[in-house]
Amino acid sequence: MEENEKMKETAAQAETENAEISAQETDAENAEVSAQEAETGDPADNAQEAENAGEAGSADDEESGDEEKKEKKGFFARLMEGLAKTRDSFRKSFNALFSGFSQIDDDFYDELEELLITSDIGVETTMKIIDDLKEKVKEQHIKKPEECRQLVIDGIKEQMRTAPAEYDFENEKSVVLVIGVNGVGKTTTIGKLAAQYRKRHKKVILAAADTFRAAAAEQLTIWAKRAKVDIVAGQEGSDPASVIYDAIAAAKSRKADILICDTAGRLHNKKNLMNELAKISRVIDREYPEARRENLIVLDGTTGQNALVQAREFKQAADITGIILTKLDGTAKGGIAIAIQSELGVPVKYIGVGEKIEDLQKFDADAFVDALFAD
Ligand SMILES: Nc1nc2c(ncn2[C@@H]2O[C@H](COP(=O)(O)OP(=O)(O)OP(=O)(O)O)[C@@H](O)[C@H]2O)c(=O)[nH]1
Ligand SMILES: [Mg+2]
Repeated sequence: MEENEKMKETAAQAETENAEISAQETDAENAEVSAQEAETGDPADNAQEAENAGEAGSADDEESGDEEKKEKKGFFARLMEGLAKTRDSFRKSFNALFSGFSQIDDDFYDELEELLITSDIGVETTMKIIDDLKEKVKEQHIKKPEECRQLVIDGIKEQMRTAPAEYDFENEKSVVLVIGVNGVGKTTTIGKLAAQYRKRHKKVILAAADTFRAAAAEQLTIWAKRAKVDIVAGQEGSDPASVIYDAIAAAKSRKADILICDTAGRLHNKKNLMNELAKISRVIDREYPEARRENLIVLDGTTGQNALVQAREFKQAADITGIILTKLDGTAKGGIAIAIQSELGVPVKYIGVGEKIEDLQKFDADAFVDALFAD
């Protein structure tokens, strides 16, 4: 019965959506024209991008090996810099712990437990790390706290092991739906992602399906210009699902590799907004079944435990395939990445470490933990 109702609803929607297409197409075209006209924030950005794109194009194999090494070094340095606040707090408290105790006893474990929990690693993960550590200390007859420093680091890494994050969607024809609560960094992250894919010579199209906020399409348009990718937008107040419909048509006709869809911020408990998301999802399933689907939730790292709560709740409402954790540069609560990765069973795929176009990195759990403890 319920299923029937749903099907009727979908059929009715399909009709209205089809009726909307021609009107929407005009909107989309208008939006694209204005995208061309829109001022970009920083012309220097564009020049730099063009230069980078040129470099990537001309590199031969040997050079690209060097490039890769340079890239790796740059990656870790940027990670360390981006995590500066979390790093400071981690290293200070860990150094104090290891130098403050002369033997491993219950007080030491209590203090370690408190330290891990206050570092936003989460109660569940902390307990596992401590239990694991106690076993190893016993097995290896370790007596001095300093000797178990590396065991703690390894224990954290161990807890973060999940199925390896899947990036296949980046190399296939795909549609990436980006969701999350207000202000977490969805639009900014989409701009950064688009720039990265564009640099890898992918044809990217952005869908401005946040039709709720007046300036939302404009904001995404600026990012599209910076990243030098196409954008499809609708009018303010129009149905987000119909923008997605148009964007899929554009992706098909322009043979896009990756379509990235921006959505309005929403709380998981706002029923009509979650229904809207479900509708968007159905349109993608119906209109673009040949594209690989990626559903990314964006979480604001500065909100600590709250980010974990949001991810849990969204996970119940949508099929989340990956997490993007933003604003790690502005917080000492970066330990939340550890709790998220270990408690949710959904991989963190990217982290945001700043507001600029290049401030988005693929998440590597081992490198992340190393960066937290490195001198
Ligand atoms: N420091 C820092 N700021 C970030 C990062 N990612 C996003 N921001 C900032 O966070 C603010 C909100 O970003 P948006 O991209 O507009 O967030 P949103 O989720 O699209 O917001 P709504 O569309 O209103 O729900 C902006 O000021 C961004 O510059 C990051 O990794 N680091
Ligand atoms: Mg936005």
